[in-house]
Amino acid sequence: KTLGYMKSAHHPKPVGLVLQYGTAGFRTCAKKLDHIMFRMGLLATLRSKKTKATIGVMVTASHNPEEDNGVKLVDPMGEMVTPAWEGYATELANAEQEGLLPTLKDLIEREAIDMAQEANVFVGKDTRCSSESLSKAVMDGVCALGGHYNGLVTTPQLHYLVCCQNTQGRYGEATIKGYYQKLSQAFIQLTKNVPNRTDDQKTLLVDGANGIGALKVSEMETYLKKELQLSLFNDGSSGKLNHLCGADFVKVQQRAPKGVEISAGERCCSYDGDADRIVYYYTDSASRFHLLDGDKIATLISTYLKDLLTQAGLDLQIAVVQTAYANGSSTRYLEDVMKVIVRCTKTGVKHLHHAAQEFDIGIYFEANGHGTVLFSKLAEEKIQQLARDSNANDERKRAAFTLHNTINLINQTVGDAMSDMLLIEAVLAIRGMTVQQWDAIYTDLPNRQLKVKVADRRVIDTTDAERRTVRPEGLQEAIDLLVKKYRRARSFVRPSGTEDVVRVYAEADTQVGSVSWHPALLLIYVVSSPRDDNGAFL
Ligand code: G16
Repeated sequence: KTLGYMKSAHHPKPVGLVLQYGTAGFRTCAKKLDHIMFRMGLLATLRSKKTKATIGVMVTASHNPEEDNGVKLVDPMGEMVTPAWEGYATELANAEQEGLLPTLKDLIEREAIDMAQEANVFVGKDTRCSSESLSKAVMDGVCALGGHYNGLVTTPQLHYLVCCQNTQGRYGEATIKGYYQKLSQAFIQLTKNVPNRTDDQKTLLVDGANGIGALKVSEMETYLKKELQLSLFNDGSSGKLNHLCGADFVKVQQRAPKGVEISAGERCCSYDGDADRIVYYYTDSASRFHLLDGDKIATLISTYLKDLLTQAGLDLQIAVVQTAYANGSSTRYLEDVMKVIVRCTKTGVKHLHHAAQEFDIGIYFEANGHGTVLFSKLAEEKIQQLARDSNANDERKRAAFTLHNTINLINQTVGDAMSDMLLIEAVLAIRGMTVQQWDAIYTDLPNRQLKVKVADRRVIDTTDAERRTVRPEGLQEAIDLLVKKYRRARSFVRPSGTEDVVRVYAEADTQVGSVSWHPALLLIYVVSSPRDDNGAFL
């Protein structure tokens, strides 16, 4: 207790600074985070004692600029920490220096934590300059109370390691090598019988966003035994993290990243700063840029899995989970053509993950490329049973084996750029599809996403999975008035949970005469308009 208190003096909290556990943990300018890291080290250790399991702490600000940093906690099965503990995280983060011990004591009592219980915490960090010292601050917090692991890993690798550790290796070997082996073996199994894969089909351009993903994907390449050949750019050797590159840049700007020459029809993908998101793209013969985002990925994977279930004769329910950012065309295609259940949740993989767990097979993807597939225990058992069933015919058994290898290829703990990339490459190979054919499954509605700086983004309150605003008064009515002027139009605003901005999204069935721009531009005006103290428009 005394040790912890003394150490906290080395990580003092700036008086009055208030931060919130947001969409993906705490995230702000790296300079403001030292005390937060120390305290999250303490909290993770308490969580470990409480759950009697290994807990993960990831130091990263993912898609944010290099100057920012952040921290998120990973629960025993590799999932995001529960909402109640997000609340504790916020309480602990905001306690003034003299209030830290009483807050800790209160938490220990409320959760009836046995302080004699051993604790184990895995700490991961990305390649940001600030991550080194900030992860040490986490370790200081951990050391005040328990054991540790440290290293440079992508966010999804940390989730994987935590899950493997807590399932005593049933999910996989709890090492980075084990991660590479599990994924690459599954990929090789899936693609080895695909006839006549050409060099072009085996080659992929990868934008590493100048981050941790670049380092890790080159480590994995040797395990793929040339079944997939990666041409890596923005590998961190010169450029700046996420600057004019990476999945967020490509998705929001709808253009290719800096640092690469793309020939017509060539398949490319971009990771984000901690490699938990991925988007694909290509340019056509007229040099037009085509983006294949999280919605297109979800559609490709759903089509593939649905066909496999039909071949296997397995009656399992598939659902796709999206957010308000999902392109209207993707939702229509999934519901009307593919006839799969579609759910919409608030932004943040923790919400999508939760919703996907309700189905036999839950495919969740945010449009920004963050997502994965979850298989229920029942679904996995039925697939295993069929693969072992000597009475089943060859077609059914083959489909069951393919499903089994597909499960091994997927990181079910969280969205994972490397695992998603291998899955997409395997699906394209198995189905003999080009990137253009994949793109042609449906046509996106033209859309724009913008960030707006406002004095206090918290004045905006939303409902209906963030598709409508309830505060400030009059904002939703203003949006409705604009939207109803355009066909198939949809628009919303929401405060970001990772950056100090308000996000504005608009889509409509045409961009002709910049029509689809109008809602977005006018919304910026609406959001930035002066308001009185109650938030009403002046
Ligand atoms: C995080 C979350 C994502 C979310 C994104 C943007 O991604 O994990 O689920 O879509 O932030 O959130 P917001 O719009 O609230 O800022 P990442 O890749 O930055 O960790």
